[in-house]
Amino acid sequence: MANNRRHFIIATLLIIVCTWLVYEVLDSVLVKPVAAVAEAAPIDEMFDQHIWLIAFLFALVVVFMCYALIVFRARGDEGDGEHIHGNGTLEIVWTVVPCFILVYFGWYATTMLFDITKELPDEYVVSAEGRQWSWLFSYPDTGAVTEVLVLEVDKPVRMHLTSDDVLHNFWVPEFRVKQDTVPGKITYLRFTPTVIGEYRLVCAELCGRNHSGMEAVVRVVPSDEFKLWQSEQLAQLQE
Ligand SMILES: [Cu+2]
Repeated sequence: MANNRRHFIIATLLIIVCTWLVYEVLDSVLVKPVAAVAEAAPIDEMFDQHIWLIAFLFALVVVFMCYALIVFRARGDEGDGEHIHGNGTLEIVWTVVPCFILVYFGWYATTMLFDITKELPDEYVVSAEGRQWSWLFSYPDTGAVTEVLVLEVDKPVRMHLTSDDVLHNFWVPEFRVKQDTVPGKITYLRFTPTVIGEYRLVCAELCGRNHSGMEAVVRVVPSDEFKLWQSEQLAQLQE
């Protein structure tokens, strides 16, 4: 019995160390682009928690397997091992614990989804139309139509997404959120750009031959620059 406890304590310590190592490796390999919208922080936090869970599950399986292979290997004894019928407590634990983890992540993801998709006051509406294989943006407030998406920093945006032909997907990796564009239907995407800069919108739904080239520039600019750009667009429209 004392020996069993010793094995259990060693395996637990190895699992803790292995979890931490796997997490560190995954965290350094899976480098995320800069988080450029307010919604990115909770998404990154959830991503991080999933990486911890993945690292733990990996460690749990691999450590027990390797520990058993090495420590309990047959040392010249080719006979059958001791017969074990089962362990009720263990079976209850490995059923109930994953249930709680599942419910926790389900609750976590659902409440966060409601939170990051809720309507914000004073949303700026921009329509984006995907087509094989380019994007077109229209701004209902000015009537402007552009091939570059220009947005004001710190201003909540509501994108109205449509498609001219097949399924596409509006995705800016720095914004984390993404949404399909569906022919004959409007889909919505909300985010609040918080970092001034130039980003790349890519299509994230396989949509035909030039899918990989279906990109557009997204510029997040300061408020005064945005007002200037708007007045330039209006002036062009009146010409
Ligand atoms: Cu595509």
